[in-house]
Amino acid sequence: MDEQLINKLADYVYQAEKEKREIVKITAEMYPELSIDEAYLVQEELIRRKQNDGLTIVGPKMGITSEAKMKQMNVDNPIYGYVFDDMVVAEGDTISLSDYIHPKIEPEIGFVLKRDLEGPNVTALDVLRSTEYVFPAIEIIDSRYENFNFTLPDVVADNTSASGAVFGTALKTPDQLELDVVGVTLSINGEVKSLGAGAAVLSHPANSIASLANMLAKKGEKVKAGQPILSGGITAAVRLSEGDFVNVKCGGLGDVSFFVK
Ligand code: OOG
Ligand code: MG
Repeated sequence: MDEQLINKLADYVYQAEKEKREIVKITAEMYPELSIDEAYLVQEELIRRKQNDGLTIVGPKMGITSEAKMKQMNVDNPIYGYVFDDMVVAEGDTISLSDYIHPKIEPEIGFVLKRDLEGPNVTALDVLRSTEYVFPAIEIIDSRYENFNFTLPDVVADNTSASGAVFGTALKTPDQLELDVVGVTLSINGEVKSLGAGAAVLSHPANSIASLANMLAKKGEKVKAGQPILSGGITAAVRLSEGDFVNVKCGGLGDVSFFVK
C-alpha cells in the first residue's frame, strides 16, 4: 500500500467526519483488500491530520471488546482508536444532534493509570496494579459509514467511530470494587435501554487495557499514565434522539449523564 493511497483514504474518512456526512465503506469499492495493518496506517495518518489541525489526543479507546458489540456490528476482534479534545462532553452538558451523523451511545468503564504500561505480556493484574482510578463513562460513537455498516479494517481506518466521550467524575480505586461484577445500566429518559456487567468486556475490563498495551507494543508505543482510557462498550450501542436524557449507572462506581437537544 503506497503513501498516496494511505493519504487518499485518510482524507476520505476525515472529510466525512468534518462534514458530518455518511460515506460508503472503503472496502466496498475503493480498496476491498484493505488489511487491518493497513487500516491502522490510515488511522495514524488521520490522527496526524487532526493534530496538524490543532487537535490533541485525550486518550485511547478500545472497541469491540464485548460479545454484545461483536454481534451488533458483525465484527469479531478488539480494536483501538483515540478520543480527541474536541470530542469531550462535560458531565451534565447538552449536545446537539445536528453536530453528529447518526450517533449511538455505549456504557463503558474508564481507567486512568498512575504509571505507563508497556507490552508485550501485560496482564490484567499489571493493569490493576498500575491503575490510579476507574470511572463510569459514556462513549458517543458516530461511524462515518452508511448505516454503521463496515468491516473491521474499515472501522479501524475511521478511528473506531470515535466521536464523543463523557467521562464520569466519580473516581474509585480498583481495589474498592470488583470490576467484573459491577452492574451497568444505560437509561434514556428514565427507561433502561440496555444493561450488563463489567465482565462483558473480555471477562474483566482490565483485560481490555492489557490488550491495548500489548497491541500498542507492536508499534513500540505504550499506554500512558494520566490519560482517560475507555475499555469498550459493555452492551450493544443505543441510537440517540432529540430530547434524550442519557444516564449510565455503574454499581459502586456512580453514574454519568448528559442531554441531547
Ligand atoms: C465501532 C466502535 C466500537 C466499542 O466500545 O465497542 C466501540 C462501532 O461500533 O462503531 O467503541
Ligand atoms: Mg466504545
